[in-house]
Amino acid sequence: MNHNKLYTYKGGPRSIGILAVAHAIDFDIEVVETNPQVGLSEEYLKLNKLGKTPTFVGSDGTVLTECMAIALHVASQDPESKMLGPTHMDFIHIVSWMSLCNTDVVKRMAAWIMPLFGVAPYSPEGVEMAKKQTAQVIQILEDHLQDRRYLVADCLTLADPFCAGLVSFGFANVFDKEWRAHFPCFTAWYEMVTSLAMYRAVMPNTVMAETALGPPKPSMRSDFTADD
Ligand SMILES: N[C@@H](CCC(=O)N[C@@H](CS)C(=O)NCC(=O)O)C(=O)O
Repeated sequence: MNHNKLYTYKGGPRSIGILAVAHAIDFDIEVVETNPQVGLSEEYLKLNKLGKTPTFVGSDGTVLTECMAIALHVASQDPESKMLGPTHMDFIHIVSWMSLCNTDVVKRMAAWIMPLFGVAPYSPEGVEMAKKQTAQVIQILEDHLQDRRYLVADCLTLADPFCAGLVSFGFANVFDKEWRAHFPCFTAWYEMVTSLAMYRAVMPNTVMAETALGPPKPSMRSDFTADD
């Protein structure tokens, strides 16, 4: 019998929400360890022509790339679940938060973090600019969460684990104690989501940076440019 499969790597921020929601609705997915940084097979490149992760292959042969589409497809497998929101407009807001986090938030965080990892060209000005741009977009979430526990409606939806997964590499690397003090509602929301059983089933330990990553050592720098 064919299984549903998700090609991704351990802790991949774009896969955490997909796997958390699959766990919540009891939808079986086998994780196939696939890491573009390590190398990809010819077979995988036929499934995902850009050589990115995640990719979903359903037991019925459905192939999906793009983490948002995969997450929406998986969440819709249980028609009784409220993961896609109680109303149609809630559903639209879920997609809106997912898109903001998967594009602007991830891009800005990556522009801050990748140079510090030494996998994108480093300049102090570039990192400072990316840090400011990250704060600007996270402020949108902070303001929204001032008087809310969840991103959409009054209940947990796909938007929460999906967006928390995306920002996990920010919290682990640069959203340190001092930074978090400026975003208390966003941080409290992240702590709430990452402590949920569905999230813990995928990521048992949540790493919160004590101090942000510093500049890379000269030997770590390279010309590789991540495109997100
Ligand atoms: N548009 C894709 C982007 C996927 C993506 O960039 N995934 C990252 C891992 S989180 C990746 O595969 N990076 C490797 C690369 O860009 O070569 C999506 O939303 O799923």
